[in-house]
Amino acid sequence: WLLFVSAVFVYFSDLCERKSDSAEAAAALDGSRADLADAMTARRGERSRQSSSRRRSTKQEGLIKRIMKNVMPGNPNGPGEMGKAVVLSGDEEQQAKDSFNINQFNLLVSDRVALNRTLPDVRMSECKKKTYPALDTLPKVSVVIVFHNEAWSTLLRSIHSIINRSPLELLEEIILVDDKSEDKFEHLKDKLEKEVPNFVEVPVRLFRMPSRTGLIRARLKGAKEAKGEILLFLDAHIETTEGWLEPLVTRIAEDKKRVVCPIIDVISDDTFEYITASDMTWGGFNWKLNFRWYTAPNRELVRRNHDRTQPLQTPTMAGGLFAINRDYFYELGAYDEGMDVWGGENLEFSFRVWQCGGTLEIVTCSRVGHVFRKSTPYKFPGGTATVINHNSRRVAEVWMDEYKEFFYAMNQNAKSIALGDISERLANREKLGCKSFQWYLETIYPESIIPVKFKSLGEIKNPSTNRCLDTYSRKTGEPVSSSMCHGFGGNQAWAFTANGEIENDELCLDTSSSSTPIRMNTCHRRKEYQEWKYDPATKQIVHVIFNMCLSAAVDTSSPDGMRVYPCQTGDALQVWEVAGYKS
Ligand code: LR7
Ligand code: MN
Repeated sequence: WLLFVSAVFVYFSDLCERKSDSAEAAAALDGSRADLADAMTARRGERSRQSSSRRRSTKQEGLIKRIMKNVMPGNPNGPGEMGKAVVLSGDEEQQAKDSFNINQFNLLVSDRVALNRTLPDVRMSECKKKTYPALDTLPKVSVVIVFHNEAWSTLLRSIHSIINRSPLELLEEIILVDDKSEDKFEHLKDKLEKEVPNFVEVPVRLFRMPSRTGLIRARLKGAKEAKGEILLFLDAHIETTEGWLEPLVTRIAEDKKRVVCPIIDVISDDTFEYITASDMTWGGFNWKLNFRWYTAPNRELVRRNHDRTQPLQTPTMAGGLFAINRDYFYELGAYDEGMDVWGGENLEFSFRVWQCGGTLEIVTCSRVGHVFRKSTPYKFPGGTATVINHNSRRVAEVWMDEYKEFFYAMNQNAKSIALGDISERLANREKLGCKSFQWYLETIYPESIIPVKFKSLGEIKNPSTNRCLDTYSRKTGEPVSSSMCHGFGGNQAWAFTANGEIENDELCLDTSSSSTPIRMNTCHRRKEYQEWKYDPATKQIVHVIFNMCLSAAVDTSSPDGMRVYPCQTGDALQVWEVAGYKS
């Protein structure tokens, strides 16, 4: 029962969120406010540069106005303008709560914000000075947006922001793919067909999946219909900002093997405030194969000569917002059609790009906001855990070689979930002559939470108490514990790394004092107080700096006070069986 509850909790708490480092976000926000004056001046210059493309189409302007009028009069002081937070009154708060779970964001607020609201120009000031090749020399873009049960206001605001803030010369079309939204989302039926297509010079083409296929197959449908040289995938609740498109397109025009993402800023799910995210963040993943944001290492800044406006190479991407040359997309093998609903495809694509000779980057001069949600509003046919584990298994089995064991160590349940046929995906990897996962870890992602070299992966057991090291799902800074060995991995799965760490996911056993309990801290890879040595002969685990031995708790009823003690042969509490240890 407990296992089940914790498994479900994991998926909901591990949804891609970009709020962990609010201090960082606040600092970035301050920065962008500070050069707002600067921004305003720059905008005036840009207006004149852009006016030729804007003026081109009075028809387009008329149509945008019509759409605006349908929903919201254009009021410059209106709610949410310039990306500001919308504040509700007390009564409205309750109303907002009642409708929150329809989309897992504040629908009342979203509906109140104009579809064509203004946003600040959040780019770094150096980005605003950059110039790009003439628009008629650049390839055209097919934007692909898939959706299931999306709100009208977020979907339409996404489209408006694209139309209003892209040079129209670069837009081949906007392709919408309705992944069989439920009937109760009435606005996505006739209304969408009547009001959206053909309202601008840029064709907006709507396709309907005959049944719910999940976002991966819906995107494949969009890609198949696309005519532009570049495919640009977006979620259905985004807002682009000034100058977002040119740098993305230019990167691909220069080298078609570049797969490029904007910086994904945060649109608050509650207030719809536009909050800038750090440009020093890149994408990684943990043992559970959840996508995760981490601070990019200094070496990546050094590689770019400390120029933060240069594209940042990232080990993985979040998955929802990226552009790729269309031919290259198919050369690489498009998407894995065996993946359902949501999840996994982002890591799968990231691994594939790197292992098969492409590059994956975050173009820091391009910024797009996304409504980050804390949980998914829609159903996962077949069950959330089953679907996600199915997809993640396919990632692990096709791309991760021996390192797939880290995923299974965390998630033994996944092994019993159907994998489906992966022979075609393996053949594709073979055909493209892709490199190993070890190469990827060593070359692209040495900072990975999955250690490149490790001596064991499994439980660490004290036979005299029959208890195993256990994280108890605790967080960084908290003490490690032990509990009855259960053989299910997860909280009892530990890697003894070649670097001497004892590691569970991103936590490493760490003690800077021999008289206080051993804690789990974020692995820093500098050895120091996180370095341990296992002696297979004596079965002792020695803390290198203190030269003292890891000892099981004497009092098993409160097993948290585990410490290091002077090593003593024959002390049963200092004997550890490290499953599968290879010196
Ligand atoms: O069955 C489905 N059919 C769909 O068409 C399920 C979803 N969808 C649509 C959905 O309406 C939305 O437009 O697919 C799009 C993405 O779904 P979200 O918004 O529920 O996903 P997310 O933003 O929580 O998740 C991120 O990870 C996903 C893994 O499969 C996808 O790659 C999402 O595109 C991705 N979003 C981003 O990268 C934005 C930044 C979030 C982060 C980190
Ligand atoms: Mn999303």
